[in-house]
Amino acid sequence: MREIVHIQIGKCGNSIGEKFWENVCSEHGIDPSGSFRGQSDLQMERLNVYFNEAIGGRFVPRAVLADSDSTTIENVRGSPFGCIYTPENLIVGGESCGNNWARGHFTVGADIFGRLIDCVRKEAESCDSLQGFQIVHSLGGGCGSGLGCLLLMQLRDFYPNVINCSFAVMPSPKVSDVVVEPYNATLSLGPLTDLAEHVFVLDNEALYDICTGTLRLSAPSFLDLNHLVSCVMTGVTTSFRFPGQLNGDLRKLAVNMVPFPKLHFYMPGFAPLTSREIHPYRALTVTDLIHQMWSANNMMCAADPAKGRYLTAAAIFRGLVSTSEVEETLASVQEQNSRYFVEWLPNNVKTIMCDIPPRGMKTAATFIGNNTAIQEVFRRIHKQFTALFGRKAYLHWYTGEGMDVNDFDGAGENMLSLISEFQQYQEMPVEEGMDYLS
Ligand SMILES: Nc1nc2c(ncn2[C@@H]2O[C@H](COP(=O)(O)OP(=O)(O)OP(=O)(O)O)[C@@H](O)[C@H]2O)c(=O)[nH]1
Ligand SMILES: [Mg+2]
Repeated sequence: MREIVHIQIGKCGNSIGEKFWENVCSEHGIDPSGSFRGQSDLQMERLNVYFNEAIGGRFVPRAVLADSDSTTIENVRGSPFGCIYTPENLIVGGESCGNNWARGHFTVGADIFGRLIDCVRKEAESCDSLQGFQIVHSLGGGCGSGLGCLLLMQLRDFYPNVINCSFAVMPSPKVSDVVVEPYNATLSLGPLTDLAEHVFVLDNEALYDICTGTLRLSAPSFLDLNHLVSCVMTGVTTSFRFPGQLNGDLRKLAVNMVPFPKLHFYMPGFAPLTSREIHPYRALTVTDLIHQMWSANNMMCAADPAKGRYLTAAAIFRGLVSTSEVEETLASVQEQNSRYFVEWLPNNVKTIMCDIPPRGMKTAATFIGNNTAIQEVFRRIHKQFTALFGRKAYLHWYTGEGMDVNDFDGAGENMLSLISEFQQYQEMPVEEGMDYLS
């Protein structure tokens, strides 16, 4: 079996991770005590990707939960599925990192790092054939970002051939008013560029806009935002959890999605968009699903895909939908919108079908786009970073924890170079006389 070790860090990481596990347990028929109550073999067949089987046939998430302060993990422990986790894998420290990447990376977070890495290695060593690590965290705070990057560094050292995947929540002033978040996000981006193979960018700015716009929620809470995140996370992991050939593991997904090593930051999308309370009362047609799925309004990144070009994309259809109808409709959408796809990568959209729909829905589609327009998100953060760094504002909080001003220069430059790499491929001209489709 090809196992994944899941690690959730910080307040946001743990809140999102809690919802992810609730969904995964429900889709695979695992009850809060870890017993299998499912009805189909499909639910059981690849359970080992995310679960360890304990004595007595109990299924236990292969998850490690860490936070430098205890509040969120206490909440997870008290939640409906709180008893399903291995108690030794819940790692808490004594104080928060105070929204400071340096505290997460060098001081407060580093204090719990020894316990965290021991736990992660123990899980990894007990796997038959580990395929990768999946880290869930925000980039705007101190712990998920700073400690998350420290973990990525160590994992690359210990397991150079294993895939690292990050579900990263990008900060937005629409959701949080902590001023130093652009610093923390910028400092995280270098390690995510160099040490991760996949980064699913979950942008709070877009999540907030979806809640207030499409879902018409007047004052969305984190629970509302996280409902969207959990739809995406269960969607993109569908092909790892259920039998099927295409994109069946993290490495296969990487081979299909990542044409150039650094360009592995994805815009995820989902259709139909639902709120926590309201689910669609009818199944959407294939055409509806596909049109919504490609729409900028359904993307979890505040970036318009029509301003960039798709390098690659993957679509995951769930529920009873006709494969031939999906193929035909997708082909015609692609043909009509061919200018939005780089022509030098033929067959760059992959489709995955899974009969089992997500909880509470009849059909759904999840979208993973590797689109050069994601640079808009990085440009936004870089602009906010420059406004602060140009005045050296708040830097003393970081230098006080052992960082150097040069680290900030370097992080800003890394971000600019990532932006320009996306731009370069966006503009790459088609070579005369080449027939890319034959
Ligand atoms: N979508 C979403 N974003 C969150 C959630 N909680 C916090 N955030 C965002 O995450 C950033 C703050 O990071 P946290 O995860 O709270 O920080 P942390 O990793 O616990 O680090 P410290 O608290 O500094 O120790 C901000 O950008 C918040 O808007 C959540 O439940 N959902
Ligand atoms: Mg916190």
